[in-house]
Amino acid sequence: MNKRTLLGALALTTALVVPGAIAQAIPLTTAPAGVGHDYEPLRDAAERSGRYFGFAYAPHLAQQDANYRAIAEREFSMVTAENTMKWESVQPSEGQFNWSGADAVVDFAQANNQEVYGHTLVWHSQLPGWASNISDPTRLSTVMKDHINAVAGRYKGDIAYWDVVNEAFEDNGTRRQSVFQRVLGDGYIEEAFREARSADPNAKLCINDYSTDAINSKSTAIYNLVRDFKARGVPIDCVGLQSHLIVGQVPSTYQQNIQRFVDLGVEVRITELDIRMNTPASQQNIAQQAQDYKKVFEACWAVDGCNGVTIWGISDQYSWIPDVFSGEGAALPWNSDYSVKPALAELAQVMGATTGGSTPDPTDPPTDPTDPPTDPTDPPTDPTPGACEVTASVNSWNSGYTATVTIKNTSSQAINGWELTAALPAGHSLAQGWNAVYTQSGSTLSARNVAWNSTLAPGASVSIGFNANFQGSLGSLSGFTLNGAACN
Ligand code: 9MR
Repeated sequence: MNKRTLLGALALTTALVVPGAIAQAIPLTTAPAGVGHDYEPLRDAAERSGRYFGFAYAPHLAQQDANYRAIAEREFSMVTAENTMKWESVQPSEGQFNWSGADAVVDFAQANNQEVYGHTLVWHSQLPGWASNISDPTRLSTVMKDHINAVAGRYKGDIAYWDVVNEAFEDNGTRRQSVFQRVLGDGYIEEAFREARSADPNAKLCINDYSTDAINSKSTAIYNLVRDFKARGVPIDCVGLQSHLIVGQVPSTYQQNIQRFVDLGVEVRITELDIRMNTPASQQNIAQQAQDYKKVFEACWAVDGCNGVTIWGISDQYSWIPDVFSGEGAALPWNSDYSVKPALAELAQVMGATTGGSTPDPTDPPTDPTDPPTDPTDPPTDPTPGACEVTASVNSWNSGYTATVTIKNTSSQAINGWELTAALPAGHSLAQGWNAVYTQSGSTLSARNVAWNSTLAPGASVSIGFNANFQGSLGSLSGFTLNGAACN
């Protein structure tokens, strides 16, 4: 039994309670499907090749956003705490531990049969002042080891991987002058890894950093450290490449870099993937980003020993990027409205994900696709011609596109159950869609409501979307009808 189990009752009574957090939660039963594609759960595809698909998790978002929660539960097999296992979160004052956020991550992962990637034990950032101001080496060494013991000890047995030391190097390959480096000298990394091994002997221990995706001075510094640790028997099991990338700039040496670490006898993990661009995003960048995601997943999947990819969030809505890089964003596979970017189809294909019809909200009752698009007790209300308005936007790449379609009820009556049809240009074929049940017959595309969006009140809109492949010219979507009546 680990310390967490032993202390569980105590943790419950000391947990930080966010006022109103439960009351504000959106009931899952009324949540939209939000999954945004019709692939099998991506974790299942990743697992078939012995890898995981992970994400950075923020527990408060699962409380407030049902779409976030549905995707978090369905798609991923590895969970990294985006912030709640960091030093300032778990030990904000010396000897005063707050486990609520970290426990929430472990509990969520266990409830969903996911593994946990612990992030992070020793890092210069998000380190509270009481620790970053220590100047006495003996005291700092004790404080660092106590912290590692407390955190890794509490979650002993619950954590698959620990980022033991994060971001210890500068881009030129020298040591970052963090408090640990300045006060303890070069040996602190080894000391931290040894302490982590004794605190949780079964967790795999990683060193993690950014801008180490290419073969360059920084990644070579880590390479040399790992080689030295391996030669001297210092415990180290994995190297994390954060991979906060810029569109169009996946390094040409990415796979080679992964391979050289694996050749040293450690695993490699892509720990914090996102691929940012200037916003608003251009269609060209969105298409390039899809190719970039593909390259990253292909590089990992090509190397035995690259054991998985974690993306740093789910949707652009909560990404850290616009806060740090002003005017940039659109870095994740899910858009802010949970429609998917072309990147998702690319990474799903590299993983070998199979498609299986529309993805249901796990909490929705199953819908029979042969049912008419109506509430059985309520026949469709035919809108009068011209009583609907359809707008569509398209992000295209060389052989496909993502269409986002908004349907507005401009009549004064509610629409209960709807079927939208549109004419596709010749040579277009539907690949996958979301927020509706799609079929294609010849050049006619049909999208029927799913359970949660069957009713359109007067003035209300619903947004749906689909991916299609095409040959020849892109052309345009036309001839929209809703329940048989033409739309504006
Ligand atoms: O995504 C995290 C963001 O919410 C925090 O404000 C930020 C604080 O430094 O940390 C972000 O996550 C970082 C991760 O812990 C380490 N690598 C870089 C990540 C992005 O900044």
